[in-house]
Amino acid sequence: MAYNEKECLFCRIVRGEIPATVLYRNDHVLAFRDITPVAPAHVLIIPLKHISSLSTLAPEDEAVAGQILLAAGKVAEIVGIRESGYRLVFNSGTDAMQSVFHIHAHLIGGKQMGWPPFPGTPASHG
Ligand code: DGP
Repeated sequence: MAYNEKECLFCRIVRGEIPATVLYRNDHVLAFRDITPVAPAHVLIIPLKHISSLSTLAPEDEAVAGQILLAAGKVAEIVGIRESGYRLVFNSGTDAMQSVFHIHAHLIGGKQMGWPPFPGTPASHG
C-alpha cells in the first residue's frame, strides 16, 4: 500500500486523476460520495493536504481539522440530512479498519442508526 502523496488514492481524487462524485470543495477540503456506501447517505470528507490518519495529525493541522468538521454540516445540508441527523466517523488504524491512509471523515446518515455500535459487547477499559 502506498502512503505518499503521489500514489495516495485520495490525493489522486483531489488532483482529479481518479473520478469521484464531488459534492463540496473549498480551499481546504473535498467531499465526495463513498464508493461502497453503508447507508443511504455516505460521503467522505478529506483535507486537500495529505495527512495519513488521526494519529498523525500535527498541531499545525489544527485549522484543517476544523475545516473537516465545518464541512460536515455543509455536506449534511447538501445531502438533505442536516435535520434528520448523521454520524461522523474517523477510522484510525488497524482495529478501526482504516483502509485508505489519507485522513477522512465518513459522514453517514439517511437511516436510523443504533448506539452503542457494538450492542451486547461488554465494555472494557484496559
Ligand atoms: P476507511 O476504511 O475508513 O479507510 O474508509 C475508506 C473508504 O474509502 C471506504 O468506505 C471506501 C472508500 N473508497 C475506497 N476507494 C474509493 C474510491 O476510489 N472512490 C471513492 N469514492 N471511495 C473510495
